[in-house]
Amino acid sequence: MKQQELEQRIEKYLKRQFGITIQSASKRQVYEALMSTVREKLSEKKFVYEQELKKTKQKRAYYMSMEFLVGRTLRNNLFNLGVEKEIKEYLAENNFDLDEIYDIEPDPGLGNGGLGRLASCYLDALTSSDYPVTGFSILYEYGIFKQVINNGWQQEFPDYWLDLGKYGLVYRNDEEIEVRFYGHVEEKMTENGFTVEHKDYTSIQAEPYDLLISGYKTKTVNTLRLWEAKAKTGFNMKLFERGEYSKSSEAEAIASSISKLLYPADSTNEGKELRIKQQYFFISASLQQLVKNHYNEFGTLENLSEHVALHINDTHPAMGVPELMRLLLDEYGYYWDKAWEITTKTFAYTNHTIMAEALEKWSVDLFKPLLPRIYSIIEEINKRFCQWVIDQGKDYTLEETAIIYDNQIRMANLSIVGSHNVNGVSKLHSDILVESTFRAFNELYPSKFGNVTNGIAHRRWLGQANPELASYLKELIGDDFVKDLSKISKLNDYKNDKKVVAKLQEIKKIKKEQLATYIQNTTGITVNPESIFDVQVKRLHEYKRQLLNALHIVYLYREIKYNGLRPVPRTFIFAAKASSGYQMAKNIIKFIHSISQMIECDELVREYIKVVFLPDYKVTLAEKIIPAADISEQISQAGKEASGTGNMKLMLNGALTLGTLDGANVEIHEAVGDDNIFIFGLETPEVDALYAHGYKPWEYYNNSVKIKETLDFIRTMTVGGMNFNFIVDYLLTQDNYMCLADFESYVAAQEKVAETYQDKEKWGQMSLVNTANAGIFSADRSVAEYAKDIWNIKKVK
Ligand code: CBF
Repeated sequence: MKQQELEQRIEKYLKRQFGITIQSASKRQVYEALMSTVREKLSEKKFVYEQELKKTKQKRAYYMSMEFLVGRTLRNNLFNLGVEKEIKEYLAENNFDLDEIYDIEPDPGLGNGGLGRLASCYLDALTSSDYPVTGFSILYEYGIFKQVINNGWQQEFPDYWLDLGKYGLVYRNDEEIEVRFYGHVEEKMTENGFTVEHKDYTSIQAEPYDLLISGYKTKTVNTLRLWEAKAKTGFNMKLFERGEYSKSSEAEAIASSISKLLYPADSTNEGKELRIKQQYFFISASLQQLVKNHYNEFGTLENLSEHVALHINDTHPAMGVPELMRLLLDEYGYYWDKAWEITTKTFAYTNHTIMAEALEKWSVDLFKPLLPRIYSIIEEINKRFCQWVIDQGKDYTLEETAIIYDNQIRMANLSIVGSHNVNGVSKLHSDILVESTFRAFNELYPSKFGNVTNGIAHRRWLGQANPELASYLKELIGDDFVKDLSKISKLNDYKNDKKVVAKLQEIKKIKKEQLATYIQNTTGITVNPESIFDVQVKRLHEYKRQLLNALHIVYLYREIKYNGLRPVPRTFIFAAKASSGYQMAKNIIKFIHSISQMIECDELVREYIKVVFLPDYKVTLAEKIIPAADISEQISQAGKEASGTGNMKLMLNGALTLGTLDGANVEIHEAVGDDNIFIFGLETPEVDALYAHGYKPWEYYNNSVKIKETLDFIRTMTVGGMNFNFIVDYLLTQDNYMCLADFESYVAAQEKVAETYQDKEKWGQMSLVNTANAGIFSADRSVAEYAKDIWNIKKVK
């Protein structure tokens, strides 16, 4: 797109919409003009692209996910359109700073963490790689809550993002769909055969809004379709007249709740009725629309899997399986066996966690009245599946395999049975799935299971978040890596080039200074950019073990204060949201703040260590922190983090991983080798053995002086009138994720970090090796694997 064309469009918009020129416009008006102009440009590109796709009739993928953590769109779109520099200059000529305009855009928080961000990285990568794909989700009015810290405690505030975020969306009122809840099902034998009718249901209208997804310098424009729930008819007048007032406005009440807000829980499953409604709502709307379009185009659904690949992103969209069956059986008259063949050939499922509490289970009592027809289909799928298992001559118990068991519907089992492919998200995680979590299923369907290691949108996480590093790399090794991250390995040739290493360190320093300024402005804490920036940014969860990190800081505090330790200065940076109902996670946030406060009050200790907790972690904040990190803390208990993707973003930006052999850390370790990473802690089989043997945290307390002194010291801590005995009691009696078992080994690894950092050049080389070997963690690589091995879709030519 030519600069002039964009300028003209922006000015035309300002004139038409506000009757002003760019010279007299406000920042807010320029923001709106830019967002709308870019959206218009993408719509035009999309039109041309769709015409092409219609001609080729090629297969497309549909990525169904309750969460897409898109991040800000304006900079990404200008970057992808290749006009960011020009627009920056044009705005500067008119006295506007593009960065300030970017800051006006809300960061759409339509996801909780890794899962949602991965979905967005994949849409970006698929589009940049020219694969035809559509994302489906919900237009949550309120995204993930805004986190405010008050006296060290997390407080949650609603995040209404649509006010300024709506300019990126295209409303498609031509494609509204009705979704039905409640009522009852009548099955009849008629002269046309067996029919099923859903009666007395409550109707909700699904209204589509499209967020257009641009690709990096491509003609491809894909869509993220977000459904908003509306009551189809305000009041049900018949019920109203009969005096059934509450029932008469039922649809309105349901509709207004469905797309109101994102469930603010990560790696947990809160068995709430509203969540079932949300899931069915967006799945049903998406599938109805897609099936209708397919039928209109081909006159049959028999060939659905030749043109459509449906993806279940974690179990949340698992209802797609019975919903597609419903459409095929009830609306298009297919027989069960045919419908089942079409369904299973079309669906594939990715599992993102083995945490038992996150494998969704729905109580039959909750589910059945809400979705009577879907329930009856799941029952039938279960019946046939259980019979099939018996026919295989395997003696698995129902507990191991059944979809409905103990009055609960197990959505992971439904997803596996209803899909032709199941994958995990890192090598280790996929191995755990087949060897343990889904062992029986893997024996029943040996060719169904596979692995696709996660990847990240490197154009955002390097190109946009760290333009200083990206432009230096372009100078040094050419710009091929922007399109193809594997080319970044050329940087390895400069490992022994002192000038290059020094230049990379200079860039890191710039990013650290920028972050230091941000920290000063948001928390009032002054940090030293020369200190090690030791970063742990992710959701707050016990298994991620922010508590282990905190324990080590307390250990250092004691050593500095009482034992003469004078370590290399270090700034420990945390950012994390805790689910609103997760008290232990909130307690850990408070504990971290209290440690920070205790250090700030100590003249001696604060010279060496600082603790900073940056509130309201989100994509935009991650883009500030990640490029500035020296150490990437990936310290989850081995076997618990399915993959992690922050670890990849940090590695790409030159941070050294300090981690357990968990999730994708294992593959980062393989990529950089022993010498460029700090690995510690128990490995998965050791963790399993320890659990089996009976983990006794107090034995570690009794046998380790370091642990004993640290925990005893915590008992003496009083900060702001609060004591932290409960932390010690928790560790000694529960320690669910074995912080104490890994403590000594973690301290030793931290000592190695400190020692290594003193050799600046060595550190610089290690950092270079990390950036240079991050190529395999590009989402471009991951989506190419999905496209070829799972969806069987081709690039648009
Ligand atoms: O696969 C993407 C990410 O998903 C999670 O965040 C999830 O919500 N299940 C996992 O916890 C991460 O390990 C994983 O990287």
